[in-house]
Amino acid sequence: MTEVVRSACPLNCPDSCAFLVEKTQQGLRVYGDRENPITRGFICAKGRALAERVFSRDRLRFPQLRAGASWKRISWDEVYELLAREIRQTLAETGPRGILHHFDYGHNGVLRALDRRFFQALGGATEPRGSMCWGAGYRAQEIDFGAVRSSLWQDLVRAGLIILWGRDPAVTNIHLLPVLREARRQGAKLIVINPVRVRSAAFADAYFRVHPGTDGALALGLAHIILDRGWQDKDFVEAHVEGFSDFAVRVKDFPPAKVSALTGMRVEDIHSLAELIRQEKPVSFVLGYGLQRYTHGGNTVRAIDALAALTGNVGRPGAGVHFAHAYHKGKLNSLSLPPEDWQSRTFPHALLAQGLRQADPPVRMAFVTRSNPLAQQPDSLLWREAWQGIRFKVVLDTVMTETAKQSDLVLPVTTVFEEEDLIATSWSPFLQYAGKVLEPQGEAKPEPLLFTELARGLGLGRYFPFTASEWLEYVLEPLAQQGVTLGRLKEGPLRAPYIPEVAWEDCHFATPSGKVELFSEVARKESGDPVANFTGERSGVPDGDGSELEEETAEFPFYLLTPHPAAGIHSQFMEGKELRVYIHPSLAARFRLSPGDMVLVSTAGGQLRAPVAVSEAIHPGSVVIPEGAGGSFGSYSPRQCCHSGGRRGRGDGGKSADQRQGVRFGREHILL
Ligand SMILES: Nc1nc2c(c(=O)[nH]1)N[C@H]1C(S)=C(S)[C@@H](COP(=O)(O)OP(=O)(O)OC[C@H]3O[C@@H](n4cnc5c(=O)[nH]c(N)nc54)[C@H](O)[C@@H]3O)O[C@H]1N2
Ligand SMILES: Nc1nc2c(c(=O)[nH]1)N[C@H]1C(S)=C(S)[C@@H](COP(=O)(O)OP(=O)(O)OC[C@H]3O[C@@H](n4cnc5c(=O)[nH]c(N)nc54)[C@H](O)[C@@H]3O)O[C@H]1N2
Ligand SMILES: [Mo]
Repeated sequence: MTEVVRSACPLNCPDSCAFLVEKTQQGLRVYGDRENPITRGFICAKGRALAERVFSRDRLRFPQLRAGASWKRISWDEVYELLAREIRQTLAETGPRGILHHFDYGHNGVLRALDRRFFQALGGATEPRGSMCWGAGYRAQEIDFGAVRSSLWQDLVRAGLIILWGRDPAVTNIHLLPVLREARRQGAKLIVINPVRVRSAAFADAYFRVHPGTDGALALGLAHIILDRGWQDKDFVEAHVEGFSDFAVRVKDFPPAKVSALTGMRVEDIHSLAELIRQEKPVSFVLGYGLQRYTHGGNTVRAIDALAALTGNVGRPGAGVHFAHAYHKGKLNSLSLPPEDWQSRTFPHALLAQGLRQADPPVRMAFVTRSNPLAQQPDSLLWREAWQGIRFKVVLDTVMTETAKQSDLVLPVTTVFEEEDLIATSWSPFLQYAGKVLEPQGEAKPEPLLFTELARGLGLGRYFPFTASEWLEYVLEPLAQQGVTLGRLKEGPLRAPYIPEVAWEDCHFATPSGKVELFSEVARKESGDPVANFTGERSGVPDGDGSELEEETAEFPFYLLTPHPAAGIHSQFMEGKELRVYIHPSLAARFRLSPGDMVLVSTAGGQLRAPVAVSEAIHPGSVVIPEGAGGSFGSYSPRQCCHSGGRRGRGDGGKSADQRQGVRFGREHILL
């Protein structure tokens, strides 16, 4: 009989699928667990690609050291010797801050955090802070509610109205679709708000197109109508909302006509949406992350949180703001060393490249784990410049990424199927054990083992006393009393016992006042305004059908949107996928472009050339380049690369990352 091993998808996708894996003559067969209530027996192209990667030709199998323009294979003993020498030299020159550790969301395994433990054992390092993914909205929810929590996925079935606000689950969260279908069968209405007519709009009751970056104005405008008509939930506001009167003053500035001009939504549509929110209770606001990757992204999420609180759609079944959940925080034993034992230097993720250029002491050595910053981080050109200025650069990965190609030492790590780990994510409530299915390919090493051996070589072995299994047991220790043990997880996923069905059901919010804080001194300190606001400008975004396109007075008149790809995840599995620049037919007509024509897209950060594709789905004032294509195996030269150049999120609750939000666009001049 073929052996079936339980595993789980480690990719940073909300679904976190429960895998069953069989070893076959041809390779690995991975399929979704039918018994798992989220996975329901189906997985996506990314999960299948993950299995193919194990034996793929692209796979890194041996450590490689740069030798001029090419690479030289070296042994692990040589690797450890070389790294110990480089680390000691850097520590002597600059102290631990001379080492950059860049990490992101390449793998959701709990044991991945041992990388940070290693640098903490050195005394700290230079690190990114906040996140390009969800940082702005995360901070906003911490300010409003005191923590980031959402109700369980199946609670949506109890909603009267579900608003997919800047989220496209048909691409980024496909296991939400059966839940949405079920909710609609039980009578819920489904609304999509997005500048792009995304795939999920196909099965919605209504689709509302907004100008990019203007959702905050829409939320404040909806609150304006609701307060104007006295439709707010007075009991909820009285008992659980702090700062209501300040918020009421703020929304006076957002009457429907003004909000219509800002967002491009018709006045009557804004009214009918406000009415739906009143009539179809309970309302679940299901937020994506695209809407908060703008300079005022935190304020946008605060405005939506406020709209939910005002209408009593918080802490009740079928209601709530589903942004993400951070329930695991503090519930599992942490792999970090005590904070008093180390001190890192941090830069906001969005500004890391600038930070590196100005860093004092300078960064001499860099480690990259579970990330591909040269493809994924903003300011691609600046990143390359900063990267090239670092003396010794080490990348740990399974394939030769864009970042790895421009490094000095590339170390092969195992895939999820070649080691064991525990997978916990920010949407699925399950804790899942991912077992080892097969031996590592070539000389690839599990990352926890790599850091353990490296620590021992540096005389820091006392910080890494455990095997992977022992670490997992340690992490799970606090849950043993509730029956969650490694042994039981090996039999199948378990719902984390601290994750409730309905978020904030007791209405004891984790804020200083214990209420939902629409007025916050912390927000004033971090963003200059204690109450959610919208300060964005229209910046040349045309209305509706594009017939009112303005004169190109602004240097960069269009918005660049980079939604996540269906075929892969960020730069992963996107090798060979062709880059396409999607535009609305009105823009194509204006520039006399046909599908396939080459265009040049420029931002203040860089430019790229690619063939154009034309679609009615695209907002006429935007240019859409799905994330990932041409990423890790990119064929364009650095000078042509503007990946993420046009959109910025805030790396943390602090300052705006960047004011440049636009792109310039036009027919490829060389071909004219
Ligand atoms: N297939 C696949 N699935 C994934 C991923 C992947 O790369 N591929 N990535 C995973 C990760 S790490 C994440 S963070 C999630 C993200 O999941 P989502 O939040 O669903 O997707 P994003 O691509 O981050 O956000 C882009 C969405 O926001 C919309 N958008 C952009 N600007 C605005 C705006 O101003 N207003 C509004 N209302 N909408 C706007 C875009 O059109 C797009 O639908 O997906 C996860 N799932
Ligand atoms: N323009 C633009 N940029 C974006 C976004 C966007 O929407 N638009 N989205 C942002 C978002 S939401 C996110 S989450 C980030 C994601 O940014 P990244 O996390 O940098 O993206 P990935 O391309 O997934 O790169 C992860 C790398 O980790 C590797 N990896 C996988 N497992 C392991 C492991 O166990 N150990 C090690 N060492 N490596 C491993 C993978 O092979 C891959 O090369 O990108 C952000 N950047
Ligand atoms: Mo993300």
